[in-house]
Amino acid sequence: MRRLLYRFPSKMLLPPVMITLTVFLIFTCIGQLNSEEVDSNGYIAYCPCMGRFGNQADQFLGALRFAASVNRTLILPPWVEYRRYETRSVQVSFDTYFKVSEVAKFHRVITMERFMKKLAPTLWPPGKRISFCHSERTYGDKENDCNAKDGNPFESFWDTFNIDFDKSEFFSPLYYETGNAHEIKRWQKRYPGDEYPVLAFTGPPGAFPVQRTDVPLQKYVRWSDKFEKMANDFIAKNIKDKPFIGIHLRNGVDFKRACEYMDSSNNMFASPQCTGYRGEKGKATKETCYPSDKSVVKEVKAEVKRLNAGTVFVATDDRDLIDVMQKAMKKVKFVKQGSPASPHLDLAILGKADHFIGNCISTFTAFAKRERDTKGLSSSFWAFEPKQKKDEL
Ligand code: GFB
Repeated sequence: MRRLLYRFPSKMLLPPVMITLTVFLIFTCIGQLNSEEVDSNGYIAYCPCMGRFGNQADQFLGALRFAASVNRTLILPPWVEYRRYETRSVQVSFDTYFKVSEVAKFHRVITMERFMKKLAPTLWPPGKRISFCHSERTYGDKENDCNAKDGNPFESFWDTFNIDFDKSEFFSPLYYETGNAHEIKRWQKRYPGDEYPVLAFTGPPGAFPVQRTDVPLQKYVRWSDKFEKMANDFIAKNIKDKPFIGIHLRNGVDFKRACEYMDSSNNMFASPQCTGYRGEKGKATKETCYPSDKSVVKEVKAEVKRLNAGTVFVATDDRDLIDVMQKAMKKVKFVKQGSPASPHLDLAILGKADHFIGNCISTFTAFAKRERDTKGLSSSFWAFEPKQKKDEL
């Protein structure tokens, strides 16, 4: 009886206490999952409204640095893509291609989808949305305005999230000079987080091409599990003879035209990746920009021989040159994606090759090159002879 009395209360009381505790814990966890902590320092939003993927990726690194410098959370914008026969751009969530958790290792970030769903209704509701631009954007109809939604992809980008702007703010004479502590202080003083919870820029708050100091931020840009798996699966299925070389042939008509300007300016788009930011590593030429088929074959042949490579993976926006390369290298297997080739899958595969040859002027190449640098993998450029360092002469 004594034993019974002793046990009775604990048996009757413990379960309800435990149930209440468990329920409490479950609700707290769900609550935490649903609620989003507000960054009192504020947020940075922007439209990656300039160029295609390579350009956007260059500027993303600058924007990430800028957000970290002014100590605001970066709202990760979707990637802006252009589809044939579609008049408006298509927005693809940042995390389709890249892991948010890896970027977060460098600085506080939130995807635009999450921000708009969880925080915007209270922190940045309609009626309080200011667009930020350096000075008046004359493209649209309104005078003295950023005209943030005039033109493609400006309109479709903000429309994706049903964002309309109520006001414009010209931030001139400030600029995204992240290396200048005074300039950063000026940003913080002029736009405090409590008064301006979101600085929504009409374009990326980052330089083009990417600044030398921001190149290392590439290590926080890691492929999503989906793309990592797609690249590994492609290699397992199609690239059995290793080592393998990855090549990027940027030979579409748009690039051919752009390369015609190489005579007057040896610096174009991503060229600092081979020439150096002060031209200290060598000179880019028209041939570097648009190499002849003969140069391509010659260089691939040399690398195949050097590495004793069994396969060459070809990524291109136009001509793959596989016929001509195959004739010159009978034992080598040349592979590429089926059509239409996903640009991102091409990049993810190029990031894994044993050696990579790319186009120094192309920002698409630059993405692969930067990623490879973070892994210590070698790369070279078509028709580019690096200057020998003085101590090697
Ligand atoms: O990425 P992006 O700015 O690189 O633009 P560049 C080129 C686009 O062409 C890529 C496609 O985003 C892809 O959609 N593309 C290029 C490719 N190469 C490949 C490839 O190997 N595979 C696949 N699947 N797609 C410059 C721009 O492009 O072109 C300039 O930076 C200018 O703004 C110039 O428009 C003419 O830097 O190469």
